[in-house]
Amino acid sequence: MTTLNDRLPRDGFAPVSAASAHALAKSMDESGVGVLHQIVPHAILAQMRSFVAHHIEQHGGQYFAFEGNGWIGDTCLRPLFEDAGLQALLRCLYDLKMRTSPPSDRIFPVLRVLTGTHGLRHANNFHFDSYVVTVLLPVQIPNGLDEPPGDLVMFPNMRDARRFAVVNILEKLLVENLLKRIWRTPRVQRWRSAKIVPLTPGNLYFFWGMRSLHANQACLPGSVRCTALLHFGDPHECSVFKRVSQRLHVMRLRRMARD
Ligand SMILES: O=C(O)CCC(=O)C(=O)O
Ligand SMILES: [Fe+2]
Repeated sequence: MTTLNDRLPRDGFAPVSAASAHALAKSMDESGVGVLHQIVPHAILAQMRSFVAHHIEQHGGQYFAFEGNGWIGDTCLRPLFEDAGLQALLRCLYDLKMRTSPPSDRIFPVLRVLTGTHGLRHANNFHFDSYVVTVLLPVQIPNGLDEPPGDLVMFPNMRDARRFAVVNILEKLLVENLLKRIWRTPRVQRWRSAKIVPLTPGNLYFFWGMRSLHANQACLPGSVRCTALLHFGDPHECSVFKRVSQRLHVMRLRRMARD
C-alpha cells in the first residue's frame, strides 16, 4: 500500500518511478530524448556546483571527469543514484528496448566537467555509449548573454543495440575514430537530421546511449559546463571482448589529455 510518505519527494528530489517508462521510451524512440522535468532541486544543484568548483581548483582550472561509483557516494546526488524508483525505471527501459532483463543492476555514474582549454578537446567528440540507457543530469550549464551553452547534439537511434561485442567494437572504431570529423560538419548534421538538445539544470534527459551517436557542443574555456551521467545496462558486460573496448576507451582519454 502506498502511503503519503512514499509519494513525498525524498531528500528534496522529485519522485521518479517505472510508471514513466512507456512515455519516456516512446519519446526516446521518436525524438531521441525523453525528459523528466525538475527532478533535482536548486539546493542540491548549488551544493554540487561548489563540490565541482573545489575540484576544478585541484585540477588547475582544466577539464576533469570522475568515472565509477567512487565519486557519487560522497555527494548529495547519492539519494538519486540509490533511489529504488530510478533503478526500477532503468530496468524497465532496458527491458522495453532489449526484450530481456539487464545483465546486472549496476549503474555506471560519470561526472564530466568541461572548463579550460582542455574542455574544448572534449567537445564534438561523437561516440556511442557502451550502455543501452543513458540519463543525463545537467548540473551547471553556461548561461551568459551570447555565450555558447554547450548543447547536447545527437543523431538519434542511428543503429540498433549490438548483440555481439565484437561487432560493437568494430563499429565504434569506424564511427568514432575513422569518421570522427564527419559528424562535426554542419552539412552532415543537417543531412542526418542531428538533434540539438538545450539542457536545463535539474531536468533528467533520457536517451538510448548505445544507439544514438552523441556529443556536446563547445563552450568557452572560461565557462564551466558540468553534467552527471548515469549509464545503465551493458549487454556485453560478460563478454571477453569487453577488456578490449575498455582499453580503447582509456587510450582515447589519454590521447586527449596529451594532445
Ligand atoms: O556531457 C554531455 O553532454 C554528454 C556526455 C556523454 O555523452 C558521456 O559521458 O557519455
Ligand atoms: Fe555518452
